[in-house]
Amino acid sequence: MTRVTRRADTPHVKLIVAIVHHEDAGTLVDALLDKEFRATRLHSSGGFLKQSNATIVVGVEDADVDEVMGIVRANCVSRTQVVNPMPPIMEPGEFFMPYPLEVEVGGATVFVLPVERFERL
Ligand code: 2BA
Repeated sequence: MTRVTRRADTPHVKLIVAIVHHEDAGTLVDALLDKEFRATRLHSSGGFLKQSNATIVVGVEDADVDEVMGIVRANCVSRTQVVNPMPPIMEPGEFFMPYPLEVEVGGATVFVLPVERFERL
């Protein structure tokens, strides 16, 4: 069964863009494929932590958005990551003790976008 079969003139398709932890990306893509959703995995990195994450792109019919969101929720867990702050520019004789900071990284950051046109050529 192919989930997205509409022609270009049908407006009922959404693009789900999910930014997830790179450790969750493989199982998420496998779970999507198990349910016959087509997905693309892009290598990305967070602007704040500057660590690698993954962006999963899924084109689906409107009726399937909630199912895909459920699959994302079931396969992505939030984590605490440690960040070492950049040392400030120091004057001679000054001392800086870099304390690591803990940051909570969500299970997934998800955007659902309307698709104006969808075609598989
Ligand atoms: P990063 O930008 O590396 O952010 C990682 C985590 O650091 C964030 O987790 C958040 O807890 C924290 N953080 C981010 N910016 C911050 C700031 N200005 N001040 C304090 N803490 C900050 P999440 O919110 O779960 O985001 C995870 C990843 O999702 C982000 O990685 C980024 O790649 C993406 N993301 C999150 N919100 C986004 C948005 N509005 N637009 C585009 N990408 C977004």
